[in-house]
Amino acid sequence: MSTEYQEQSGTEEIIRQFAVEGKLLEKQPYGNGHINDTYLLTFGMEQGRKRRYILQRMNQNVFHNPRLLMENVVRVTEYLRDVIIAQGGDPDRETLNVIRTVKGDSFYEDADHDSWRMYLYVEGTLCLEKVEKAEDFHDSGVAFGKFQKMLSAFPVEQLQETIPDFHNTPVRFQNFQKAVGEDRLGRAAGAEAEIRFVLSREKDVSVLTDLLREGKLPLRVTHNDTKLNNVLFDRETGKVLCVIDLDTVMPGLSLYDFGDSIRFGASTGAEDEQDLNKVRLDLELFEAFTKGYLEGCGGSLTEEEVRMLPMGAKLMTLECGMRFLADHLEGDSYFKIHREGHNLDRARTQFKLVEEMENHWEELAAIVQKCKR
Ligand code: ADP
Ligand code: GN1
Ligand code: MG
Repeated sequence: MSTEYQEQSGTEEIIRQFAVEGKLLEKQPYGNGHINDTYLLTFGMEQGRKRRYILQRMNQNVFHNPRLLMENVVRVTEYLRDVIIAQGGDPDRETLNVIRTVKGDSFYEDADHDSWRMYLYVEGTLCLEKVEKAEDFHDSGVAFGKFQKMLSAFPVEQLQETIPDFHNTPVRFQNFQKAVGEDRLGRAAGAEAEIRFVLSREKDVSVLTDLLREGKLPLRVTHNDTKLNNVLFDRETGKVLCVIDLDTVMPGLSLYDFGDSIRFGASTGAEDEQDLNKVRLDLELFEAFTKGYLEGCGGSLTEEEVRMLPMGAKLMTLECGMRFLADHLEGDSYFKIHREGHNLDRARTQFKLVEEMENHWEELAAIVQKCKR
């Protein structure tokens, strides 16, 4: 039996576990996420109608407990569904919808102990890997701000920490130091300047966690992975329709959501651009997102949160760079790579952006003050 056939029949066995109508016509790899394996499935129904679904193999190396993860996703999506209905929206398109298995479970564990889940595919949407218009980036800010607002009354005790210390930058810094110290693959010599860049910023890493501990920043329910490719735009209206990738919805700081969006979307280059001359912080995009995010949060951010927005951007960018670099040093076991040195390239763009932020610090603060009004 060919590997391809085995793969196909294995997948069909998995797909059969889900309560969907029709006959599977097509299965294709989908999207550019770094974590899960995503497929787009097309089913044929009566009278030539077609229906599409997203099938995902959850990354067990990242999410150790798929049951707890899916409990979170189900709770959050059901909650959002009610909010969207109350606001007169379309709950089948404005949030993710989990497709149950025939046994009524929210995921299926196969014979190899891989865990799979299925979502309704949100039709008529676009997913952007890069900001094409400042207005789109602004709108993604509104969407992430609103997302946080919609979840402001969510019973937080029902949320599991799917990845403990996910945005705990001091813990990420310690892990980074450990990866450098161990240097298991002898790769540190090829990244000396980058390692120094991180180590020289040790005093910065605890700024936000200190403010949280001192009660000066509020803990909220946040998305924690606010890349532009984690929202879907409506093809017809051009507006943001749906926030996706809910695996890391957990208690966190608003600054994490703000910062993570900026590090990805306000860059003039791709996250893995090899020519660092192409990677700059676009201040116009920074402003567009800041305006959108503040608008979406609808005045709910405190003075201190607003003041700290540039710091959120800087720390999320530094943290992400540290994570990429640590993964490079540890053998690329966390983020999917598509070429040798991919995680090192990604780390370099993040550090270039951190430098850009530091060099434009006063301007960033001024933009935030301007947008606040
Ligand atoms: P990862 O954690 O690997 O980033 P995502 O859940 O973000 O996985 O999914 C990867 C990509 O698949 C997204 O960036 C988006 O393009 C697409 N996608 C995921 N879910 C849906 C959905 N329900 N409808 C349409 N596209 C989706
Ligand atoms: C991962 O899953 P995805 O590709 O949307 C990662 C984020 C990083 C991002 C960097 C669960 O996001 O934390 O910021 O890559 N998600 C997880 O591109 O670790
Ligand atoms: Mg994603």
